Amino acid sequence: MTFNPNDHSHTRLNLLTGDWVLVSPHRSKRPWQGKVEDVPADSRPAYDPKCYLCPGNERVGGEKNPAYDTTFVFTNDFSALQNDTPAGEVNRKGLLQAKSESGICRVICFSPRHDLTLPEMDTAAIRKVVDLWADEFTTLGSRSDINYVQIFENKGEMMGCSNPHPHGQIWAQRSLPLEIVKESTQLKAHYDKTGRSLLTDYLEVEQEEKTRIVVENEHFVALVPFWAVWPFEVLVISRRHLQQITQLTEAEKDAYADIIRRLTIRYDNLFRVSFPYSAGIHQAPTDGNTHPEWHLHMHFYPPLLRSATVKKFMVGYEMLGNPQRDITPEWAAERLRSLPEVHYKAQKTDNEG
Ligand code: H2U
Ligand code: ZN
Repeated sequence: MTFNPNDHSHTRLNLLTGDWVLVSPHRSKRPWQGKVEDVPADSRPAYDPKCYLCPGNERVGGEKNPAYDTTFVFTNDFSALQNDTPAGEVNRKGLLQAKSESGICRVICFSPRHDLTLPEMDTAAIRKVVDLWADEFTTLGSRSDINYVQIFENKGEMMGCSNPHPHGQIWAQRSLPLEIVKESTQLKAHYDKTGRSLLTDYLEVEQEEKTRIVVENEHFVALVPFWAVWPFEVLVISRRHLQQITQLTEAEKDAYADIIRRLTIRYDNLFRVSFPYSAGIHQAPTDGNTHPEWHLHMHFYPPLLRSATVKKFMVGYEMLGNPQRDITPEWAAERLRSLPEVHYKAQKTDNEG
């Protein structure tokens, strides 16, 4: 018997972190149990007088939001990181170690409309979000006490999101977060060895194989990475080797908005539900160095597995050994690729003809 990764259990290397994932493809030979459930229709109003993110409303701290009509950003009233934290550390015999951490947390409203999400916004409106991400990155990243700027979105109640109003967050801090440390190490090792970007080379192989690509445009490719852990995990990679969002050209920023829209519409269409996820942009540290090894990309980590309510659990072997998946990344990519690019809420029903 010869090893066939489409049938036999195997582990796959995550190029970006150096971690491994166990893939058990034979377990997904069971018929596809995915289903569209009758979840209560989303009937949010365009404006909610009780929402702390809607225009003109008061936030918990007592501040009032302006009557914004595109995007709006403010400093988180309950910031996890504060910029006046004094420097200092604890070290007891090398066994108890702690370091003070400082930073700034921001909240970004993607739209004044309480009832929208990124896939329901048009490309021009998403482009405004991209512009705001770039502006915030510039302002926060230029501070001497900020060495990394993490832009992210936590979407859906399932992900612990506290408010359905479309919004994301930014945590900017003095030290590098763990995932960035891991990715920096991997990207640098490849760059030092080859003089090339790890993700440029990876993308080349993905374009030869094609099986994991979900959607692409002139400047970005969205694919289910070979080493994906979450069932419908996606990695968005810029075709051009660049380090930070501020280096994107106007055309690239438009393309970035376009790929986000087309990917998230597919996500919503998969189970005909507002698809929860945590997503975030990974880019070079803002520590004053050039970081030629870095390559801008965005991760989407959605928890859903089989339906609008059945999610993947990261428990048992995954907590104690390493992550595992049944459905293959190739299969997940094919599912997402085959979905329409018109949002299900905008699709005509049979009755409507
Ligand atoms: P999440 O929905 O992902 O939890 O993000 C909402 C953030 O908004 C959260 O970090 C902040 C919370 O601290 N927030 C304010 O800054 N002001 C408020 O009035 C309520 C919530
Ligand atoms: Zn709102």
